[in-house]
Amino acid sequence: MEQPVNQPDETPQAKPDVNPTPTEGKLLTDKQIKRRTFIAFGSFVALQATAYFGWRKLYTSANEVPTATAGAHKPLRRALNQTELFFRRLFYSNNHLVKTYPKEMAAKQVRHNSDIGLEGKFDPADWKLQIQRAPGDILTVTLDELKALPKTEIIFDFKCVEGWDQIQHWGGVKFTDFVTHFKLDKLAQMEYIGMTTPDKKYYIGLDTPSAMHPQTILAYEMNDKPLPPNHGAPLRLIIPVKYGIKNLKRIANITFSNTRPPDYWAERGYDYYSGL
Ligand SMILES: Nc1nc2c(c(=O)[nH]1)N[C@H]1C(S)=C(S)[C@@H](COP(=O)(O)O)O[C@H]1N2
Ligand SMILES: [Mo]
Repeated sequence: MEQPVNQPDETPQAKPDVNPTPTEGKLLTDKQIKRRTFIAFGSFVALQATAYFGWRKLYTSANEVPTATAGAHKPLRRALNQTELFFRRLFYSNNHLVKTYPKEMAAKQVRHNSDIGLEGKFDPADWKLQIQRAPGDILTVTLDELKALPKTEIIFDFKCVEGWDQIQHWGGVKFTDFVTHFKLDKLAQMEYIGMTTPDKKYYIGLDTPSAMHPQTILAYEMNDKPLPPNHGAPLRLIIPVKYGIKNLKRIANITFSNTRPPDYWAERGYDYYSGL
């Protein structure tokens, strides 16, 4: 049998390393291996510690409610508030109007949602709108006074955070007309507006620019008829730039402030701003 010429007769033995210099080659001494393992493990521990204490700091940071970002801890909330501000500026700088529809498209069977603050006994004859101008200074407005102001109507797609929407037709007094007529302009320079039901069981806070949006109305009509009780008679808020949760039914009190008024759903984890 012939053998290939270049086939070595025997497998070469690994030559003993006469003078091992492991820093140049691949071989490491035990000592070096230990040191490297130690460094790698140390870095791992340090990373874990950073992650843990970072999380602790976030988790234990103060979390005041109610805010737009209730539920988020302080550093995150700051970021969220910045984002909100950014979109608000963009939104208003474009003079954004919510899309409106022809009257025929408005639902005849208007959807009805939750009734918090509407459950107790209520006599519409006793109803008056109360506006707090200053501590102890309450302006009282009747439904007839509101009806005497120019009527504004809107047909738009009402959106609930629960996932439904419907084209609806509402009529009432534009909030800015109400502010002008009752000389509330100074108060409307404050940042927030709060509204509650007569029993104060449902309450909302609004950023004033959204309340002063040209499509926001204090509504007393639905489909050209007086508001039915379950839709908020005698007066409800219709604020198309917000989700349904901010469209308070049966308004009794209005306040102005530079701090965020309490908000029922923000206290339960929903976005305070709840804009569309
Ligand atoms: N007083 C009061 N207003 C309220 C509510 C409520 O429970 N109580 N629910 C809000 C929500 S979540 C929605 S979607 C709308 C629903 O209005 P509607 O019942 O006229 O459809 O009202 C809003 N205003
Ligand atoms: Mo809703």
